[in-house]
Amino acid sequence: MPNTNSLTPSNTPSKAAHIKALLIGLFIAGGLLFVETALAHSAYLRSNPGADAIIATAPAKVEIWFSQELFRRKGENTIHVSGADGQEVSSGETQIDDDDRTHIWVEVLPNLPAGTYLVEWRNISVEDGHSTEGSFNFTIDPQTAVTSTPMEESIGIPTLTNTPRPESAPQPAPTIAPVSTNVLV
Ligand SMILES: [Cu+2]
Repeated sequence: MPNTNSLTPSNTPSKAAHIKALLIGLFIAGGLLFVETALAHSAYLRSNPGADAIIATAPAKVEIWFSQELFRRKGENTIHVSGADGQEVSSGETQIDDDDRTHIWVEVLPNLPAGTYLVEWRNISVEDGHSTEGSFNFTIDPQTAVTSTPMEESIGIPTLTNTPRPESAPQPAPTIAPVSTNVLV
């Protein structure tokens, strides 16, 4: 965009047309964003341990709930848990809850030591067939005051950081900035 602007530095009518086109473009982009949000794939809703949770005792498994039911296909719905050294600590295959297909879990090695763990997940939605992936951390700290993990009570806003929405939402902002500087010139 800055390149196109510098090509027509003195042509005022073309500049106005440019700004109009940009604004229309932004409108269309906004519409597409809305559609994208409506589809949303099967986004992370919550987990146990929660995203960014600090828990006192090692969990037996890591489980995640998503916004849409998952399509049962081998290898497509996975949770991978690893320690700070990158070593995998999840064991066995990720399971789908037959009674609630928005819910999957994987067992982890017993008595995980204190430390921060990375949970990487991937799924495929039965509703729109789309794959989504994301990740979050949790920390085992025997010194923490929290003795259990209330699933929604994780630090930060994991629901937002793991959905596709925030990645696409901030995009219009940088596009708007050059437009307004052009108007002032
Ligand atoms: Cu989708």
